Amino acid sequence: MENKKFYITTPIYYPSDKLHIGHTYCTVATDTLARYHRLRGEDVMFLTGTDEHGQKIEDKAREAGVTPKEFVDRIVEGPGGVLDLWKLMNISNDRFIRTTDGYHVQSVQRIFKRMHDNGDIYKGTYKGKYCKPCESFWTESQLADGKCPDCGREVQDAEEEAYFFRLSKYADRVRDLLENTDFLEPKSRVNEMVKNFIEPGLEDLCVSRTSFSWGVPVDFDPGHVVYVWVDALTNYITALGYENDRYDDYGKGWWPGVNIVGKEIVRFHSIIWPAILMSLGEPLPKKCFGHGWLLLDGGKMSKSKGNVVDPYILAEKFGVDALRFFLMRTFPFGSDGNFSNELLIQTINNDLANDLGNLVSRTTAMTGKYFGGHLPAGCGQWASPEPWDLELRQAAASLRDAYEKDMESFAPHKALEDVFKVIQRANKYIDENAPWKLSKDMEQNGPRLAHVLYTLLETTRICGVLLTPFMPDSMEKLFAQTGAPADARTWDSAGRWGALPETAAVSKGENLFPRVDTEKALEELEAAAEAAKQPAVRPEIEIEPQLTEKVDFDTFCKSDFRVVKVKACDAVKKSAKLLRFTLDDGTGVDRQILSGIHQWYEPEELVGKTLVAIVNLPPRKMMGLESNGMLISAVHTERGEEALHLLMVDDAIPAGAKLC
Ligand code: ME8
Repeated sequence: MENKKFYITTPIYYPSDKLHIGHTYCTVATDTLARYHRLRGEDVMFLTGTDEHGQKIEDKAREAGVTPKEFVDRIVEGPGGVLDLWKLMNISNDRFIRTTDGYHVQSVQRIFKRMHDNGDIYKGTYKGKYCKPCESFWTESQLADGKCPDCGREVQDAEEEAYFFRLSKYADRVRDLLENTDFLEPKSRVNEMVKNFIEPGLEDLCVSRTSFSWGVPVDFDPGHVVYVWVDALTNYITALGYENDRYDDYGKGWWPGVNIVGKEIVRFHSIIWPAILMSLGEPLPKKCFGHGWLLLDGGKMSKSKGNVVDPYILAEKFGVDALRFFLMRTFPFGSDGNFSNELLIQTINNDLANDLGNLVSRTTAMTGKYFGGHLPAGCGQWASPEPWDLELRQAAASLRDAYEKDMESFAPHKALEDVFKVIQRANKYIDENAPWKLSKDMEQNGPRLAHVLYTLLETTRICGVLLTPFMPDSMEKLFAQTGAPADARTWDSAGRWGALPETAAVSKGENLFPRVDTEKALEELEAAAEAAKQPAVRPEIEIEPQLTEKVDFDTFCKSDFRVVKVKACDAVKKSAKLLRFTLDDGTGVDRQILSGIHQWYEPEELVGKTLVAIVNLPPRKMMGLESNGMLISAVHTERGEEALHLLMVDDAIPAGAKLC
C-alpha cells in the first residue's frame, strides 16, 4: 500500500536582507512538523523558497549597483545566504523554489492568463494608499492612524492602470471556508479575518503594476508585471508542476497541502489564496496555520530598526539542535514570544543540560560502571515492581499518544512539555532507586540495579524517538550511546515499551548538551552583535565585473543605438525617480523616453544635451506613460552609493546618427 502523502510549506522569504531568527523560527517549526510526519512513515514533501520579485528588491538592487537578479542571487545562494542558513539549521526541505525560476514564471503567466480568460482578472485603475516596504495597497479604512497597519510606516497615494482580481466575487465562499471548516488555525485568527477583512466588504485586488519592471511580465500586455500575490502564493502549486513542465507532482496526491505562515500574512493565505484557487477550480489548502512573531524587547525585529538576531551567531555558539529546541520549546506556536539571550541560555541549561543531558550521561555512565556497558538478559522484567517502576513505565508508554495529539494540533511546544515531564520523572526515578546504594552489594542487588537501568534506558529511548524531529543530530548520538538499534528508533517502537534489546551495547559518549556559563556567553554574544553592526569597509569606487558570457555579433547588431537631443525634460508627477524626455532622434517625430534618474539630475539641466539611446526596445508603460527606448548611462558605486552619469556626446553630432 502507498504511504500517506503529506505536503507542507513555509512562506517563501523575501531575500531583501539576510534572514534573521524570526525566519529561522518559521522554517525550523515547519521542518519539525515535516520530520514528525516522516517519522510516522508518511511520504512527505516539504517546500520552502524565496519570493524574489517586486519594487523593494528592484530598489535595493539599484542601491547596491547590481541587477535585481544578481542582488537576489547573492542573498539566496551566496555565502551566509538563505540556502546556507537552511543547510546549517538542518532543514530537510525536499524542494526549494525561487520565484525567478523559469518554470515558475511560465506557470504564473499561464495562471494569470487563465484567470483573465475566465473573467476573474480585469483591467482598471488603481487608486489607493501604498506601503512601499510591505508592497501592500490599503484602503483608507484599513490604515492605522493614517499609516500602514502592518509595519506602521508612512503610506503614499498611488494611482495607475492595473489589472484586478475579482476577489469580491469569492467573499461568501471564503467566509464559509473560514467559519465552517477547520481550514484556518489557530481559531482566534478566524474572527480576526472575518471582522477585519470580510465584514467591511472584500475589495477586488490589484494584481499587476506598471511602475516597476522587476516581476513576471504579463505576456499579453507588455508594461504590466504581475504584482505580488498571484506570483507569490501560487508557488505552492507551481513547485509541484502546476502549469509547467519542470515537475510532474501536481494531481498526484500532494496537493492540497498545509501552509504554515506568520500571522501578518494569514490574511493573504486565508482569503486571497483560497479565492485564487477557487477561480482556477483547484482544491483548497488543507490547512493554513498562522504562527506568532518572535519579538525583541516587545517589538518586531526588522533590519531597518537594527534589532535583528542573527541565527548564525547563536547556532555557532550553542549548537544547531539547542537552537532548534529552544525555538520550539519556549514559544507557544501560534502566539507571539519575546526572544532573549538569557531565555535561550536558561532553556539550554535547564532542559537540555540538567534534565535530558544528565539523564543520558548518568544512565549510560552507570551502565558502563556497574555492567561494563551490557545489561544482563532478563533485566527488562521485574517480578514485584515498585510503584515508581510502574509510574515511570506508564508515563513513558503513554507518552506517544499525548505527543501525537499535540503535534497533530500544531502544538510542538506542548509535545515537548509532555516529553520533558517524562524526562523529569525519570531523573526522579534515579533518586528514588539510588543506584549507587544498590551497587554496593552487586550480588544481592545486581538484578534490581540492572532493571532500574533498563527502565531508564528504555524511557530515554522513547523520549529520544519523539525528540528526533526537533533535534535530529543529537538524537542520533543519543541512540548511539544508549544502544538503540534502527528498529528501536521508529514511530511504532515509540509506542511500545520494551523495544530496546535488554543486552544492547551502552556507552557513555560525549556530553550531548554541555552547560553554558551564562555570564560569559552573554558577554560574548553582545560582543558578536556589536561586531556584526560595524559596517563592512567598502572600497571607494566599485565597478561591476565584466560579463564573461559572449554575445554573438548578429545579436549585438540588433540593438539600435542613436544619438538623441533633449528637446524637453520634466519630472513625472507622483514619481520620485522618473524623468520624462522629449527627444529629437533625427526622424522628425518626437520620441518619448522615461528614465529613473531624478536622483542624479534635475530636468532643466538636461535640456539641449546630446545623449545616446537605444531606440528599438519594445514600448514600456511606467506610471501610465509610454517609454520608447532607454537612455544610456555609465554606472559605478562610490563608497557604497550608486553613481550614475548619462552618456553625453559632442553636440556637433547630429540627432539620429547611428552608433556602431
Ligand atoms: O512575508 N517572528 O516574506 P518575509 C516570526 N514573501 N516569524 C517571522 C518574523 C519574526 N520576527 N519575521 C518574519 C513574506 N517572520 C512573503 C511571503 S508567501 C507566498 C510570501 C516570518 O520574508 C513571517 O511571519 O517577509 C513570514 O511568515 C515569513 O517569515 C516570511 O516573511
